[in-house]
Amino acid sequence: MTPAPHPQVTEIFRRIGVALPSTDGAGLLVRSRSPIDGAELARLPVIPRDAMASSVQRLKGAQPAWARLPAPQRGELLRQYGLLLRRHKAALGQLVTLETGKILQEGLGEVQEMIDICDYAVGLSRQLFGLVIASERPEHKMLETWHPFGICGVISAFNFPVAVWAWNAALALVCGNAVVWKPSQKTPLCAVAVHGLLRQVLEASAPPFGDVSQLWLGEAEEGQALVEHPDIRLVSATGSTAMGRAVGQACARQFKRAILELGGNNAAVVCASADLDLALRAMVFAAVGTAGQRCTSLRRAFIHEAVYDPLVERLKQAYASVAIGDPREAGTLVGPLIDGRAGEAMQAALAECRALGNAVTGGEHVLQDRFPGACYVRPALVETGEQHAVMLRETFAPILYLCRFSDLDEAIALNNAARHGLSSCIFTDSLREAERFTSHLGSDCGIANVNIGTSGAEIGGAFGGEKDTGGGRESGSDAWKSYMRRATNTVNYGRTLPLAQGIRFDL
Ligand code: UN1
Repeated sequence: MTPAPHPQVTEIFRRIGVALPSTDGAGLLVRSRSPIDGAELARLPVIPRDAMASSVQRLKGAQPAWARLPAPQRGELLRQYGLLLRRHKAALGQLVTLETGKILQEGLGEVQEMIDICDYAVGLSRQLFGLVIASERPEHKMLETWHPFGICGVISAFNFPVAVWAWNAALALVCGNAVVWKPSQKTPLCAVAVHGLLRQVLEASAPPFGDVSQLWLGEAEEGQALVEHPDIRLVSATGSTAMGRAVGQACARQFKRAILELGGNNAAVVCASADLDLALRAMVFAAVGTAGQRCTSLRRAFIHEAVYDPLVERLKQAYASVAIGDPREAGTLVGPLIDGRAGEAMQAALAECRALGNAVTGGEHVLQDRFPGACYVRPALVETGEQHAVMLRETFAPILYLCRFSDLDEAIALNNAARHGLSSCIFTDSLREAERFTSHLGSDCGIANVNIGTSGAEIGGAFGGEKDTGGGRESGSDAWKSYMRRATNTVNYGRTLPLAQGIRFDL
């Protein structure tokens, strides 16, 4: 007998009107645990192989009619989904908090990010436009047109269990694609909830389109099956660089399109002219928010020697007083790490730093009496004289490495020395420094900010980065083009057949 779900889970699913999948007769199960106290939240069925095959058949069956539906009508369904998310924002935010341990403000923020991308997709549904290009031939025109790509797969991570799927799914759907989602095995409940709401909207449409969106619960194996399935032509994967490398290689073997949003090792450069009050607040939010478990979390800070001592002193004060605790309680700023393994990785990184002679402030386990089954840590500051190997590794925990610099180009080089290339920022009141950092001579990251932190991007911009971050772009700007097939059409409206490049070929 599978134990009943946690009462809070039952209550949230009752409020949103989504049924939990039955485990009767199920084979393998995934267990959802709350990082808040380690309690089991629910057990959910892993998708069996035969169910994957029939799921792909449903996607294939639904895709052509979905692609034929005019884009603004697809957008209308996303508008309705956005309305449903607005109605259930509080309950969904609580579920995100319960299953990931992020503070309620951030849980709600994540649901808002879904709402924002739905709004964006509605507008986009009337803006999927191409180009008219000048032809070198008389009485010819060239066009660039965009068409649905096919079945898209989405693999998402535990730290943004709903928003990142929504970025991908909203765009892929509005572009006329069917979508299958393999969420993190650590956050299956969030997936069941938000996917269940989307299915309500799709099934209520006339004709019903429920089959265009499918959910596969499981672990790495199920993700691999998605990546390998020949009918799934695009895979958008968010997670570790190791996972992304495997996904990218598997996609390349089948010439599939891969959109990879992998890790980050994001840095801030704090110049002598910086507004230190602002820099402090921005850095603390970016470094300790989501307990340092965002791909955009601030992990490295290069601070000009003229302001290093006062800023580091203030960072230490902020780190000593930041409220760590139950993420459901108002006032908490730092919740638990996702699990004990994350805590061990953090301790291992700090031990290596100590062995190198670095000064470590914070980093200790806390609240073990109150939450023996969970992993709460005080965020850590590490003062280091040089950028060493530990610092160039992405440890998914709240560790901020601090280093002095004297010359901006040196700080830029330190920023760019990371293998990842996701996010970066500069704090300065100098136009020259800000422009240099955001120019091609500056940060090599996909995101380079001025006087704000590395995390908390809005959906309107393209999100992603280079190098070990994987090169994909999701969310705003023209990221939608990744979910469409580009066609170049040359049209001859004359009665002669001039050839391009001036070639003569007279029959
Ligand atoms: C992630 O951590 O995978 O910019 C996504 C941010 C969020 C998204 C993070 N809007 O921090």
